[in-house]
Amino acid sequence: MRERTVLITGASGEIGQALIKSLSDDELTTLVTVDLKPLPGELKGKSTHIIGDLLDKELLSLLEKEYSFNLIFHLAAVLSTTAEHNPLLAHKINTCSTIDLLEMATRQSQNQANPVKFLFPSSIAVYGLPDLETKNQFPALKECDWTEPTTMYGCSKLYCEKVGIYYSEYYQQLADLEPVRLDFRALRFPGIISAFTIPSGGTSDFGPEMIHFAAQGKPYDCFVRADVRIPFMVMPDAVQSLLMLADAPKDKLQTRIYNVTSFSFSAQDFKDLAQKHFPGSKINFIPDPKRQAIVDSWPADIDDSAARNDWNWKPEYDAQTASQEYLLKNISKLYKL
Ligand code: AKB
Repeated sequence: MRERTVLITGASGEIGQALIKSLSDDELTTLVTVDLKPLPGELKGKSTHIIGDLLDKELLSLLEKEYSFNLIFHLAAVLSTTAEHNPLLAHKINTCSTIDLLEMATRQSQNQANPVKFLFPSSIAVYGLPDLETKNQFPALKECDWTEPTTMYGCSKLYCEKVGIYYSEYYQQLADLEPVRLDFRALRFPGIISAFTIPSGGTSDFGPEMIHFAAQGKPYDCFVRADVRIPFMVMPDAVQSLLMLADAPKDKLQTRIYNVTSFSFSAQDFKDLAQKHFPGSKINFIPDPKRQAIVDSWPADIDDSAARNDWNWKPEYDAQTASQEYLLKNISKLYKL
């Protein structure tokens, strides 16, 4: 018998694909996935996949009528670079769709008399450091530091964190009887690197793009300076952190918003790695001042001690093993090197 029903939005995106691979082997889970795009061939049949737009109210009411969700991973989002080209679209996808899903999850929590867990990927983009001097002065930010985003994407992620807390803690706070509320939990992700997919539309993309281009023997013009540094993690750790936070006992959580990270890399570190393993790689630094400014406003590192303390978070991969055991090995297989 199936014991839980899980919804993944943005399922055809990088994290979505990796999460489906992890969850689809669990026979006790009914997996429902939604995206504007179909799933890639190898994931077909691993979930009930609905192609549709989360802003379509009919789609949401169909989901609500057909399924009783226990767990929602709301991954659909317009990333930071794309969002700067179309802030209104980013607002609609990143915040309106989140509110609509929070409403649906609230109603389902009340109908089931049990809180629906709502897992939300937030980002280092919620941070905004005013200049490089301050970035150097505050090398590893805690959750409450410098939440002054300069991008539409960062603003929308920060807003969704706040409303997620609202729906979990204060929704209908003036009602006579305390309602059953949903259980919102968010992770602030660093740049994520997958060995199997290439990101698009983000501003942390320079790292994974550089490695994938080098592996394919394609030249890469990096849009940030060599010295720029931000935190990263590889996809298996990102998926693992989502699953761990979803499973963490509620009484262990001292907050609903957690930083998670693995290692901090500069653009030069990526170049060194690429050139060591793919000799002859042609990588130039041709910074785009505007995208550069976004990355400069993000922290060089984040402090994930709250996640480590509260739910035993620890990445499986550090910089060394992420490169050797996960990235280079799998990327070489992917491009048949
Ligand atoms: C982006 O670059 O927009 C994302 C992020 C850092 O959240 N990868």
